[in-house]
Amino acid sequence: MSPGLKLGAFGLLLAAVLGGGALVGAAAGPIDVGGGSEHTGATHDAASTEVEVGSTELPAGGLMVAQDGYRFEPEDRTADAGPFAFTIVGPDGRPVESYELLHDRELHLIVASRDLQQYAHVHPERDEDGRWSVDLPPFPAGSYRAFADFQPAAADQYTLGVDLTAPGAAPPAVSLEPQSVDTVDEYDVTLDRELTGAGSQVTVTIRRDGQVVTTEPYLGAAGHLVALRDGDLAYLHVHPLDDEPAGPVRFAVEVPSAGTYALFFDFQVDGVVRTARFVIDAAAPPPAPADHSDAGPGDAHD
Ligand SMILES: [Cu+2]
Repeated sequence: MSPGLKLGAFGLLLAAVLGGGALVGAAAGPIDVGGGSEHTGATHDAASTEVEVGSTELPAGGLMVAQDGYRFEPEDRTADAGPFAFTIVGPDGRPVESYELLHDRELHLIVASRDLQQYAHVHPERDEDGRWSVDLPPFPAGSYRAFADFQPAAADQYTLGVDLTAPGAAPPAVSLEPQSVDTVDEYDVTLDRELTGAGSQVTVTIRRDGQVVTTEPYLGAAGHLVALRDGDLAYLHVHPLDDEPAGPVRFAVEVPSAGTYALFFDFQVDGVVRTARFVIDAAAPPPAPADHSDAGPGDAHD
Protein backbone atom coordinates (compact mmCIF):
# COMPACT_ATOMS: atom_id res chain seq x y z
CA MET A 1 0.00 0.00 0.00
CA SER A 2 1.31 3.44 -0.77
CA PRO A 3 2.00 5.77 2.14
CA GLY A 4 -0.22 8.35 0.50
CA LEU A 5 -3.35 6.26 0.90
CA LYS A 6 -2.72 5.68 4.57
CA LEU A 7 -1.98 9.32 5.15
CA GLY A 8 -5.18 10.28 3.45
CA ALA A 9 -7.18 7.99 5.67
CA PHE A 10 -5.58 9.43 8.75
CA GLY A 11 -6.27 12.97 7.65
CA LEU A 12 -9.94 12.15 7.30
CA LEU A 13 -9.98 10.65 10.74
CA LEU A 14 -8.25 13.61 12.31
CA ALA A 15 -10.81 15.95 10.85
CA ALA A 16 -13.55 13.87 12.44
CA VAL A 17 -11.86 14.05 15.82
CA LEU A 18 -11.35 17.77 15.50
CA GLY A 19 -15.02 18.21 14.72
CA GLY A 20 -15.91 16.30 17.86
CA GLY A 21 -13.81 18.67 19.92
CA ALA A 22 -15.53 21.69 18.44
CA LEU A 23 -18.92 20.32 19.47
CA VAL A 24 -18.02 20.52 23.13
CA GLY A 25 -16.92 24.09 22.76
CA ALA A 26 -13.14 24.12 23.01
CA ALA A 27 -10.06 23.03 21.18
CA ALA A 28 -8.26 19.88 22.11
CA GLY A 29 -5.68 19.99 24.86
CA PRO A 30 -2.74 17.86 25.88
CA ILE A 31 -3.75 14.39 24.92
CA ASP A 32 -3.57 11.50 27.32
CA VAL A 33 -5.71 8.76 25.99
CA GLY A 34 -5.89 5.04 26.54
CA GLY A 35 -4.25 3.85 29.75
CA GLY A 36 -5.27 7.15 31.26
CA SER A 37 -6.69 5.54 34.38
CA GLU A 38 -3.99 7.06 36.55
CA HIS A 39 -5.64 10.42 36.09
CA THR A 40 -9.28 9.51 36.47
CA GLY A 41 -9.31 6.33 38.47
CA ALA A 42 -11.44 4.74 35.78
CA THR A 43 -10.87 3.28 32.39
CA HIS A 44 -12.45 5.40 29.72
CA ASP A 45 -13.06 4.73 26.08
CA ALA A 46 -12.21 6.94 23.15
CA ALA A 47 -15.55 8.73 23.26
CA SER A 48 -15.23 9.83 26.87
CA THR A 49 -11.64 10.88 26.26
CA GLU A 50 -12.79 13.13 23.49
CA VAL A 51 -15.08 15.01 25.86
CA GLU A 52 -12.35 15.28 28.45
CA VAL A 53 -9.92 16.61 25.87
CA GLY A 54 -12.44 19.07 24.51
CA SER A 55 -13.00 20.53 27.96
CA THR A 56 -9.45 21.81 28.25
CA GLU A 57 -8.57 25.32 27.23
CA LEU A 58 -5.41 25.02 25.18
CA PRO A 59 -4.95 23.64 21.70
CA ALA A 60 -1.93 21.65 22.83
CA GLY A 61 0.67 21.46 25.54
CA GLY A 62 4.22 22.68 25.71
CA LEU A 63 3.60 26.07 24.10
CA MET A 64 3.96 28.06 27.31
CA VAL A 65 6.74 28.34 29.87
CA ALA A 66 4.27 29.13 32.65
CA GLN A 67 0.68 28.16 33.32
CA ASP A 68 -1.65 28.47 36.33
CA GLY A 69 1.17 29.87 38.41
CA TYR A 70 3.61 27.06 37.59
CA ARG A 71 6.83 28.06 35.84
CA PHE A 72 9.55 26.03 34.15
CA GLU A 73 12.83 27.76 35.13
CA PRO A 74 16.01 26.33 33.58
CA GLU A 75 19.32 27.46 35.06
CA ASP A 76 20.68 27.94 31.57
CA ARG A 77 19.21 27.83 28.09
CA THR A 78 21.92 25.78 26.45
CA ALA A 79 21.26 22.34 24.99
CA ASP A 80 24.86 21.19 25.12
CA ALA A 81 25.95 17.78 26.30
CA GLY A 82 26.11 17.40 30.05
CA PRO A 83 24.24 18.78 33.03
CA PHE A 84 20.94 20.57 32.55
CA ALA A 85 19.20 21.81 35.69
CA PHE A 86 15.91 23.51 36.36
CA THR A 87 13.15 24.00 38.86
CA ILE A 88 9.40 23.93 38.57
CA VAL A 89 8.23 26.92 40.55
CA GLY A 90 4.72 26.74 41.99
CA PRO A 91 2.03 29.40 42.48
CA ASP A 92 3.50 30.14 45.92
CA GLY A 93 6.81 31.13 44.30
CA ARG A 94 8.65 28.13 45.73
CA PRO A 95 10.05 25.09 43.92
CA VAL A 96 7.50 22.30 43.68
CA GLU A 97 8.66 19.41 45.85
CA SER A 98 5.69 17.09 45.73
CA TYR A 99 4.52 15.37 42.58
CA GLU A 100 2.16 12.70 41.43
CA LEU A 101 3.68 9.81 39.51
CA LEU A 102 3.00 9.88 35.78
CA HIS A 103 4.03 6.67 34.08
CA ASP A 104 6.32 5.66 36.90
CA ARG A 105 8.05 9.04 37.09
CA GLU A 106 7.51 12.40 38.74
CA LEU A 107 8.71 14.30 35.71
CA HIS A 108 9.52 13.55 32.10
CA LEU A 109 11.86 15.85 30.21
CA ILE A 110 11.65 15.86 26.43
CA VAL A 111 14.11 17.82 24.32
CA ALA A 112 13.42 18.14 20.61
CA SER A 113 14.97 20.23 17.88
CA ARG A 114 12.80 22.83 16.18
CA ASP A 115 13.20 20.96 12.91
CA LEU A 116 12.03 17.75 14.65
CA GLN A 117 15.12 15.84 13.59
CA GLN A 118 16.51 15.43 17.11
CA TYR A 119 14.82 14.04 20.19
CA ALA A 120 15.66 12.93 23.69
CA HIS A 121 13.40 11.71 26.49
CA VAL A 122 15.19 11.70 29.83
CA HIS A 123 14.29 11.50 33.51
CA PRO A 124 15.98 14.08 35.71
CA GLU A 125 16.71 13.52 39.39
CA ARG A 126 15.17 15.85 41.94
CA ASP A 127 17.01 16.97 45.03
CA GLU A 128 15.32 17.78 48.31
CA ASP A 129 15.11 21.46 47.40
CA GLY A 130 13.09 20.71 44.30
CA ARG A 131 15.95 21.22 41.85
CA TRP A 132 15.94 18.86 38.89
CA SER A 133 19.08 17.86 37.02
CA VAL A 134 19.99 15.48 34.24
CA ASP A 135 22.73 14.98 31.69
CA LEU A 136 21.65 15.81 28.17
CA PRO A 137 23.04 13.85 25.23
CA PRO A 138 25.13 15.65 22.60
CA PHE A 139 22.93 17.51 20.12
CA PRO A 140 23.83 19.11 16.79
CA ALA A 141 23.84 22.90 16.76
CA GLY A 142 20.43 24.46 16.39
CA SER A 143 17.24 25.55 18.11
CA TYR A 144 15.55 23.24 20.58
CA ARG A 145 12.58 23.11 22.88
CA ALA A 146 12.58 21.39 26.25
CA PHE A 147 9.29 20.08 27.64
CA ALA A 148 8.70 19.28 31.29
CA ASP A 149 5.75 16.93 31.68
CA PHE A 150 4.65 16.65 35.31
CA GLN A 151 1.76 16.74 37.75
CA PRO A 152 2.18 18.55 41.07
CA ALA A 153 0.51 16.82 44.01
CA ALA A 154 -3.21 17.57 44.07
CA ALA A 155 -2.97 19.61 40.87
CA ASP A 156 -3.49 19.19 37.13
CA GLN A 157 -0.97 17.69 34.76
CA TYR A 158 1.15 20.27 32.94
CA THR A 159 3.50 20.29 30.00
CA LEU A 160 5.58 23.45 30.08
CA GLY A 161 8.13 24.28 27.40
CA VAL A 162 11.19 26.50 27.07
CA ASP A 163 13.48 27.24 24.13
CA LEU A 164 17.11 26.11 24.26
CA THR A 165 20.01 26.57 21.89
CA ALA A 166 22.77 24.16 21.00
CA PRO A 167 25.73 26.38 20.16
CA GLY A 168 27.44 26.36 16.80
CA ALA A 169 26.53 26.81 13.19
CA ALA A 170 23.16 25.17 12.67
CA PRO A 171 22.77 22.93 9.63
CA PRO A 172 20.32 24.00 6.90
CA ALA A 173 16.69 23.29 7.73
CA VAL A 174 15.36 19.95 6.57
CA SER A 175 11.72 19.76 5.52
CA LEU A 176 9.71 16.95 7.03
CA GLU A 177 8.52 14.22 4.71
CA PRO A 178 5.92 11.64 5.72
CA GLN A 179 7.61 8.59 7.13
CA SER A 180 5.89 5.46 8.44
CA VAL A 181 8.91 3.17 8.75
CA ASP A 182 12.05 3.71 10.77
CA THR A 183 15.05 1.51 11.34
CA VAL A 184 16.76 1.72 14.72
CA ASP A 185 19.78 -0.54 15.13
CA GLU A 186 18.53 -3.98 14.15
CA TYR A 187 14.86 -3.08 14.58
CA ASP A 188 12.44 -2.15 11.81
CA VAL A 189 9.60 -0.13 13.31
CA THR A 190 6.40 0.49 11.36
CA LEU A 191 3.53 2.87 12.05
CA ASP A 192 0.05 1.97 10.77
CA ARG A 193 -3.05 4.06 11.26
CA GLU A 194 -6.72 3.31 11.04
CA LEU A 195 -10.17 4.66 11.85
CA THR A 196 -11.86 3.15 14.88
CA GLY A 197 -15.34 4.40 15.65
CA ALA A 198 -15.11 7.47 17.87
CA GLY A 199 -11.34 7.72 17.83
CA SER A 200 -8.24 7.07 15.86
CA GLN A 201 -5.68 4.40 16.41
CA VAL A 202 -2.11 3.92 15.46
CA THR A 203 -0.30 0.63 15.68
CA VAL A 204 3.45 0.43 16.07
CA THR A 205 5.04 -2.86 15.07
CA ILE A 206 8.64 -3.70 15.89
CA ARG A 207 10.40 -6.38 13.90
CA ARG A 208 13.85 -7.91 14.14
CA ASP A 209 14.91 -10.17 11.28
CA GLY A 210 11.33 -10.05 10.05
CA GLN A 211 9.90 -11.39 13.32
CA VAL A 212 7.55 -9.28 15.43
CA VAL A 213 9.20 -8.33 18.71
CA THR A 214 7.29 -7.85 21.96
CA THR A 215 8.53 -4.86 23.91
CA GLU A 216 9.43 -4.92 27.59
CA PRO A 217 7.45 -2.68 29.94
CA TYR A 218 8.87 0.82 29.90
CA LEU A 219 7.47 3.54 32.14
CA GLY A 220 4.63 1.22 33.03
CA ALA A 221 3.54 0.71 29.45
CA ALA A 222 4.40 -1.16 26.29
CA GLY A 223 5.90 1.96 24.79
CA HIS A 224 5.87 5.73 25.02
CA LEU A 225 4.73 7.92 22.16
CA VAL A 226 5.13 11.68 21.94
CA ALA A 227 3.74 13.71 19.04
CA LEU A 228 5.04 17.19 18.20
CA ARG A 229 3.46 19.53 15.66
CA ASP A 230 5.67 20.93 12.96
CA GLY A 231 5.79 24.73 13.12
CA ASP A 232 5.33 25.34 16.83
CA LEU A 233 6.22 22.02 18.49
CA ALA A 234 2.83 21.75 20.15
CA TYR A 235 3.12 18.68 22.34
CA LEU A 236 0.76 15.74 22.50
CA HIS A 237 1.34 12.90 24.90
CA VAL A 238 -0.26 9.64 23.89
CA HIS A 239 -0.16 6.24 25.52
CA PRO A 240 -0.82 2.64 24.64
CA LEU A 241 -4.32 1.25 24.47
CA ASP A 242 -3.02 -2.10 25.70
CA ASP A 243 -2.22 -2.74 29.34
CA GLU A 244 0.31 -5.44 28.63
CA PRO A 245 2.95 -5.53 25.93
CA ALA A 246 2.24 -8.25 23.40
CA GLY A 247 3.36 -7.83 19.82
CA PRO A 248 2.37 -4.57 18.12
CA VAL A 249 1.63 -1.60 20.37
CA ARG A 250 -1.59 0.32 19.81
CA PHE A 251 -2.15 3.98 20.66
CA ALA A 252 -5.07 6.33 20.49
CA VAL A 253 -4.01 9.59 18.88
CA GLU A 254 -5.96 12.79 18.49
CA VAL A 255 -4.29 15.91 17.20
CA PRO A 256 -5.47 19.49 17.70
CA SER A 257 -5.26 20.57 14.08
CA ALA A 258 -4.40 19.58 10.58
CA GLY A 259 -0.69 19.74 9.96
CA THR A 260 2.50 17.75 10.00
CA TYR A 261 3.44 15.92 13.17
CA ALA A 262 6.55 14.04 14.17
CA LEU A 263 5.89 11.01 16.35
CA PHE A 264 8.65 9.67 18.58
CA PHE A 265 8.19 6.17 19.91
CA ASP A 266 10.34 4.98 22.82
CA PHE A 267 10.44 1.23 23.32
CA GLN A 268 12.51 -1.15 25.38
CA VAL A 269 13.87 -4.51 24.24
CA ASP A 270 16.62 -6.48 25.99
CA GLY A 271 16.93 -3.72 28.56
CA VAL A 272 17.77 -1.02 26.02
CA VAL A 273 15.44 1.91 25.26
CA ARG A 274 15.43 3.04 21.65
CA THR A 275 13.46 5.70 19.82
CA ALA A 276 11.79 5.38 16.43
CA ARG A 277 10.66 8.49 14.58
CA PHE A 278 7.73 8.88 12.23
CA VAL A 279 6.20 11.81 10.40
CA ILE A 280 2.51 12.02 9.59
CA ASP A 281 0.75 14.56 7.43
CA ALA A 282 -2.61 15.18 9.06
CA ALA A 283 -4.06 17.30 6.28
CA ALA A 284 -7.76 18.01 6.50
CA PRO A 285 -9.63 16.38 3.61
CA PRO A 286 -11.85 18.33 1.23
CA PRO A 287 -15.57 18.25 2.06
CA ALA A 288 -16.97 14.88 1.00
CA PRO A 289 -19.88 15.02 -1.50
CA ALA A 290 -22.98 13.37 -0.03
CA ASP A 291 -23.29 10.90 -2.92
CA HIS A 292 -19.83 9.52 -2.20
CA SER A 293 -20.62 8.49 1.33
CA ASP A 294 -19.84 4.84 0.51
CA ALA A 295 -16.30 5.62 -0.53
CA GLY A 296 -13.51 4.24 1.62
CA PRO A 297 -11.31 6.66 3.54
CA GLY A 298 -8.46 6.19 1.09
CA ASP A 299 -10.71 6.94 -1.84
CA ALA A 300 -12.24 9.97 -0.21
CA HIS A 301 -8.91 11.71 0.05
CA ASP A 302 -8.27 11.50 -3.70
CU1 LIG B 1 9.51 9.98 30.57
